[in-house]
Amino acid sequence: MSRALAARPKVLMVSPMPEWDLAPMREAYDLVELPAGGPDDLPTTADITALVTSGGRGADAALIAALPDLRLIAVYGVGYDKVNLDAASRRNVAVTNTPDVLTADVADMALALALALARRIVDGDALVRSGTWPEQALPLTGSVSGRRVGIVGLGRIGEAIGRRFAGFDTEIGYWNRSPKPLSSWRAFPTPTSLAAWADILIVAVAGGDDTAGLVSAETIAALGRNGLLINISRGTTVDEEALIIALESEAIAGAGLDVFLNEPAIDERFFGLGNVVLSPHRGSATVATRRAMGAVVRANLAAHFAGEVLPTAVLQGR
Ligand code: 8YV
Repeated sequence: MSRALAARPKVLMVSPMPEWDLAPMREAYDLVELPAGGPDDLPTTADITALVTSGGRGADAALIAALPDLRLIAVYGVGYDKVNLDAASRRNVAVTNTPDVLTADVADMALALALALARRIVDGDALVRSGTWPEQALPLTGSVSGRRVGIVGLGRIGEAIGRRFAGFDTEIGYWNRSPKPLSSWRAFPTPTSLAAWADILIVAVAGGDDTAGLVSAETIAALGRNGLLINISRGTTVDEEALIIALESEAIAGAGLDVFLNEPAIDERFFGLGNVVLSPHRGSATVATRRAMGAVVRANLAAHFAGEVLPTAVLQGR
């Protein structure tokens, strides 16, 4: 092994990345995979100055504490709710994410779920495959076009969702924590008042403690018997117990979900429901977007090791 190779900085891979990212990363860094048993099973934690993790896995206080030389947490995703920012900040560890590059695909997923749910695309597919089309017809469905669409959280992704639904001649309303004076869409004071107005409620807020259970039992009830709920944010943002009860009792018409509590081992009650479309957290899962997300992670690593400004820091280290 050459001297230059031996001196490559160590980067801990907490979550997998595609080979198209790993290949160039191996050239520059000594990539260390996090063992299934956690950091205690590493031969040494010394000299691990950066880690790469997914939005779903993040980095908790225990992992940060186990890595004494850690200076950077690079999240391969826009959501950093699973990173313990307090622990990172106390240790002056920087945190980066991958904003913007996944906005379009995640917004597309919200639209796809709404269409699939409202028009019963999945049921139609099952009926055709079963060979029973000559014998039976599906019931008529509701529409997406012309409906009232309420967006909970008008950040980058929420705005992109609104732009897409505007093309379906919908009326658009939103709730956002801070005012959005430039928006021409109708603002509502609470998620529940938005749900009471909307036919389709789309959850696009960031995850984390601040938004846990934001779409509450009351909000779900306000959506009403004809209402559809779409969630492309995090499972934590919706009171999932209340949602399952509302779906079971048909207190709302249905839900299109890309995110859940306890992914991937989600609540099995979802499997028996006929009024849901379930997607295994695929919002950003396109080749183009994952390539772009990987490039952002690698740009942050490169900037960090070159002592340059981090392109997409959510927390500056020192
Ligand atoms: C991915 C996501 O699931 O960006 C996010 O916050 O939830 C998704 O893009 C994930 O982070 C990819 O590893």
